[in-house]
This record gives sequence, structure tokens and C-alpha cells, in this order.
Amino acid sequence: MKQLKKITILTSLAAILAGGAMAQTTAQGTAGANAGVVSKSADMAEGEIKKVDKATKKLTIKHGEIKSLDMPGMTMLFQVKDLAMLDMVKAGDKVKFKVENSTGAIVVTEIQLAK
Ligand SMILES: [Cu+2]
Repeated sequence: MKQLKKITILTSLAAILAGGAMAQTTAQGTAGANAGVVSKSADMAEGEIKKVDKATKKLTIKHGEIKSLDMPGMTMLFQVKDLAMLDMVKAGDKVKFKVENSTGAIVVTEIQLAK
């Protein structure tokens, strides 16, 4: 189980890197550009990074509705599953992300830049 999640994170990392490269070459491109990458987007929440805090290892995200947690839109702090996520985003980035509420803490398990 733990191993599987790690693979998921690595996969999404690769997707983000690929998506970023694509975005640079097709600056005027539209939503179609990453259609193949975000095949699981249906269960991902949308948000905007407000703050990346490496000291506390948390992200402040202004998010839309998170159906999996039955949570309306708000701005809040999230823990991250993988510290590498803190280097993948910066304040102002629009993102899509997945969260898990396993141990009482809400943790971001996947994150990718939204186009
Ligand atoms: Cu919230």
C-alpha cells in the first residue's frame, strides 16, 4: 500500500514535469494540452497556492469544493505527503490536488499545476 502511493506520487511528478515542458513550447495552447495527463482529474480538487511553508512543511491552499472530504471552498493549511511537493509549487500557482484524511490530518497526496 505504502509502496503503491509512492509510485503514484512519482507518476504525478513525471506528469507535472512533462506538462511543464509542454506548456513552455505551446504557450498559447489551451486546455487540450494536458488532457491526457489529467485523466484522473475528476476526483481532484482545484485550488490556488497562497503560501509554501517549508519550515512547517505545509501548504496554504485556497481551494474549491473537495467532494471526497465533503468540504466547501475555503483557504486552509494542508500537510504534504511528500516534501518534494513543497518545491513543485509556489504562491500564486493554480493547482489540482488530491487529499487524504487518514490519520485525522488532511494530507495532500498528489498535486499538479493546473493550466
Ligand atoms: Cu478546506
